[in-house]
Amino acid sequence: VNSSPELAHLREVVQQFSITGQVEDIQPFGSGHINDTFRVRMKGQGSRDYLLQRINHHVFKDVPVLMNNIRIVTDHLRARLKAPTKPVFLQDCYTYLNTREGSNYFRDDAGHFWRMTYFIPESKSYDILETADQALSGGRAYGMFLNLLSDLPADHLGETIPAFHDVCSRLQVFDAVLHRDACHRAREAPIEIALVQREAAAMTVILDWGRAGRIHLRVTHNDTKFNNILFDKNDRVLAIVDLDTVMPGYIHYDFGDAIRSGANTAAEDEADLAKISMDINLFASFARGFLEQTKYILNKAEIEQLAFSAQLMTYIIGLRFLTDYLDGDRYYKIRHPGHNLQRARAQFQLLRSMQEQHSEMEKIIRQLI
Ligand code: GN1
Ligand code: MG
Repeated sequence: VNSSPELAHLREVVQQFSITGQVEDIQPFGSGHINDTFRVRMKGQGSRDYLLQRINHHVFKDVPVLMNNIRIVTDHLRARLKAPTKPVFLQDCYTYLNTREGSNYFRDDAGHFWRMTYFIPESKSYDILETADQALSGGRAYGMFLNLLSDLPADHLGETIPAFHDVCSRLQVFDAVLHRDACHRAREAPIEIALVQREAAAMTVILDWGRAGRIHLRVTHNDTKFNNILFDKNDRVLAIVDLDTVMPGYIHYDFGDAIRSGANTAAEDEADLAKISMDINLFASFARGFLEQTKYILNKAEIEQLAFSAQLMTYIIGLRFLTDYLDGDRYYKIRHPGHNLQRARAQFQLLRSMQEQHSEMEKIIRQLI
């Protein structure tokens, strides 16, 4: 959709923020599906690098609301994590640099939105986990994040993407796109379309329980992909990143998406379905770390749906990939034709694996409470 920004323009954008020092070079960074991210290297020894991001404003239609959410959330974390426990991420990736006008983002003449934070050197993230310890640490990290935000009222934040994990509205969009079938692709995906329709009714339980007041809207991250956790070289957690979708949500969105991405034995878009399953040991370790941090803030009904939440999030992301495929690949960046269909197939394979292991997953959760 957007042409990639040129170096000269990137340099100009960086100059809008109040920084000292001279830029050495600027390179694309990371593997996000939505925003464009760059590492800004600075000249001279001991100078800190920056992370520059162009926010995708077709996806995040109200960038001022988004950046205001981030300000509220990072201020809250800063207040709750007073010295001497003050972790470094508050000083780097949670510090958004101000422009010369004092705003935490910059809008260029073409209408693109930019923001800049400090770069964390020598961090790594996992698309596929290697050890159960990584899952345990990741579970603690996301659990602690939610615990720290549990006393921030959800209605203080705006919705950066309305109805983001609302499965009913995702299904409505899917129905419309399927009906239109503008790219004549429905014939390529009969099995996937049938799966979406067959499972739809079972997927509304979280929304139903929310409406009935059994579970509560909290401040949640909503994009708890495992690779949004940064680790240091000794596998200690440095930070949770990607705060764009922090907004009101159910705890299940965060637990479920972390399991979807962290307990998968294969990549999110693995083409060989035989390689894809949910690793029950990774699930158990993540759940242990997560519940250590959250079991005292969750109610019975919330806990009761935790195991199922992994299915819900896997279904929703598969549904979104499939919808985007049918719609002509307008939302997610793709690397080859058919990529979104491949992603959807991989997610639905993972969903089947979770369904097979459901009673085991429920048992594990019960034992952790
Ligand atoms: C997108 O930005 P990134 O790549 O972490 C998407 C998530 C999906 C994910 C699937 C704003 O996340 O909802 O789970 O891709 N983010 C948005 O990989 O749509
Ligand atoms: Mg994201």
